[in-house]
Parts: sequence; structure tokens; C-alpha cells
Amino acid sequence: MAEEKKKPVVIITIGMAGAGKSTFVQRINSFLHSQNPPSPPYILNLDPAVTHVPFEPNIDIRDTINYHEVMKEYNLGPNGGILTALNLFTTKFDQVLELVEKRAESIDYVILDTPGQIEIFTWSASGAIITDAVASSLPTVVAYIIDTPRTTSPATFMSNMLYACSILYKTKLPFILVFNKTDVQPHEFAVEWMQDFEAFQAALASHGGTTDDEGEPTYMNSLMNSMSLVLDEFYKHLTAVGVSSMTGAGIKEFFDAVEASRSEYEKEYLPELERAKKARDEQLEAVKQESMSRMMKDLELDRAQNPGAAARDQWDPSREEDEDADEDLDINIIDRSDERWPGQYIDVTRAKRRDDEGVSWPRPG
Ligand SMILES: Nc1nc2c(ncn2[C@@H]2O[C@H](COP(=O)(O)OP(=O)(O)O)[C@@H](O)[C@H]2O)c(=O)[nH]1
Ligand SMILES: [Mg+2]
Repeated sequence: MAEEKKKPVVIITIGMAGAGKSTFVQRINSFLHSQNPPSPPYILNLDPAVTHVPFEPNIDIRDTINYHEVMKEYNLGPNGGILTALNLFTTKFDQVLELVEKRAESIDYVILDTPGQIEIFTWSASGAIITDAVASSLPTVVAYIIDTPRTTSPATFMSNMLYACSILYKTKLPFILVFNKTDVQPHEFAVEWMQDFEAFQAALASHGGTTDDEGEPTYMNSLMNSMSLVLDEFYKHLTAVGVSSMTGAGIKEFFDAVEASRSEYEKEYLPELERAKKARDEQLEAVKQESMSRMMKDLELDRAQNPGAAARDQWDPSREEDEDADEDLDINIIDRSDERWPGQYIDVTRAKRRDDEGVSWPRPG
């Protein structure tokens, strides 16, 4: 018997607009294709507004949802349009997940490219739903893509790290910091700042803005100092790699980090997930038991108070012979999954809202 195949790892790329998420996805895609034997990944494009993606996605949100139609239909601007398109897509994500799971036997990686603007994915319910859905069925890691040339000033570096930190604490998933564009700016300075607290403090001090005219430290200085203490803790929980999506440098190291994250997922995330699920199930069961027993009590009380009605309301054994009597109890669940073909699964733009439905999709404030 063949040994059980390892589950594919899901890589969720997150990062500021222009950090190079899509270019990175293209790069790891071509890296996987060039392996011996080739290991083509399963790619999901979740950016409805992108006009050109440098790779061939297996599932593309743009096949399902016309972003321009969504803006027109719901009278939205670009950000609201992207968010609404993502929300519409998320309502069908169970079908997406089914398609991914069907392929799980034959692939090693599933890659998610997310919308250009980071907050649309990280601060929306849809982003959280999608992340939870994949992470509860497959080993999942977050690849946080950083625009290295744009993060060389200590203050920018720190705000970028704080953003990453907030995402780590939100998703609790294994986390890889990917310093991209190392062909333009090597990432050694970042590694030094992360490993050596004093080096970062020194960089902060030499960068101005942290002392006032008299040379006294400003509030900014003490804020940054305390923040960097928070970050020191955060750095212990992650791996950082430097890559160039342009040249392909560092991609091998990235995949080493992904493999290490797989065991982290299995050792830390999965038990936590199972514990949370068990607690939820138990709570649900308790609620069910409680409402069931309350209902039975009510029923008994009711019967005690109305003995006449209770006497008439009894099971009639003569109905047992009536074979068709039980028929109404049958609930037929029809499994149509075998008839489904890729691409058929959704066209939410066609399911137009009727005026009397009063549906209003959440819009950004
Ligand atoms: N020099 C260099 N440019 C890059 C690299 N990765 C991405 N870029 C450029 O950065 C810009 C934004 O990339 P894109 O992948 O669209 O960013 P996204 O918004 O995060 O998806 C594009 O002009 C890319 O060509 C890299 O490793 N090196
Ligand atoms: Mg992109």
C-alpha cells in the first residue's frame, strides 16, 4: 500500500498594494513547475479588480464576478466594489473549497493571491471566513510580502511590522515574512533590526524626529521604544526570508520555511483548532439539551393542565398499517456534486437583487 500522501499546504499571500504579491505568486508558480518532477500548484486569484495576472489561476474570482457590474449594480466606488465582489464570492466559498479538496490528492501547494489593497482582505469578514475555511481543512501558512526598498526607514519598518503582527495575532497561523525585491534592496538591514534590539534603537535615534530641538527624546521616541519591545516578542514567532520575485533569488529558502511551517501548523494550530471545535460542539450540545428538556417540561405541564386534550392527542396504532404514513418524514438530500464542472459553480452577478428584498451588502464606512 502506498504511504499516505501529505496534504497540500495552502499559502495565503498578504501584503501592501504594490509589495509584489502577484509577481511573487507567479515566481513560486514557475519555481514549482520547474521542479523535478514538476509540481504545479493550485492557484486562486481573489483580486476581482486586477486587469492582468502574470499566472494562470485555477479558480479566478473574475470568472464569477464582474467587478464593474458590481460597482454599477450597488452604486459603489472601487474599494466598495472590490469588497462587495469578495463578499459575493465568499458566499460560494464552500464550493471553491470542494473543488480544492477534490484536487488535494494530486497537488502539493494551494496558493491564494489576495486583492491589492491589504485591508480588504485582512479587515473584512470575507477575508476571515476564507482564511478560517481553508485553515480548518488544510495546513495553511501566511506569506506576508514586504516591499523591502520601501521599508528602509525605521519608522516605516516598524509600522509595517506592527501591521504584520496584528495579522499574526488575528489569524494565529504560521507566518513567514517575505522581504521581496532584494534585487533592488538587500534585506540584511531588516534581519539585523529584528535580531538586535539595540541596532534598531540606534537606527531610530539616528533617524531624527525622535529628539526635539533641545536634543531631548520626544514622545515619538518613547512610543517607538515601547513598540519595539512588543515587536521583539513578535519576531520570536516567525521566520523571515529575503526573495526577489524578479530574479527568483531566495525562493528555495521560502519553500524550506513553508515546510517548517507545516509541522508548526500540525503541532500548534491544529490541536488548538480541534480544541476550539470541541468546546463549540459541547456548548451547542448543552444548549440543545437544555432547550429540549425545557420543551419536554412545557409539554408535560400542558398535558397536565389539559387532560381532555391530552387524552385525545395520542398515537393511533391503527395508523401503523398505513404504509405511506411515514413518507412525509423522509428528507431527500440530493448530491449533485458529480454533475458539477469547473466554472459552472457560480454566477452571482446574475442572481440580481430584487427591489423588495431589502438586501444591503456591507459597505466600508
Ligand atoms: N525589482 C523588483 N520589482 C518587483 C519585484 N516583485 C514585484 N515587483 C514589481 O512591483 C510592482 C507591483 O507588483 P505586484 O505583483 O503587482 O504587486 P501586488 O499589488 O502586491 O500584487 C510591479 O511593478 C512588479 O514588477 C521584485 O522582486 N523586484
Ligand atoms: Mg496583485
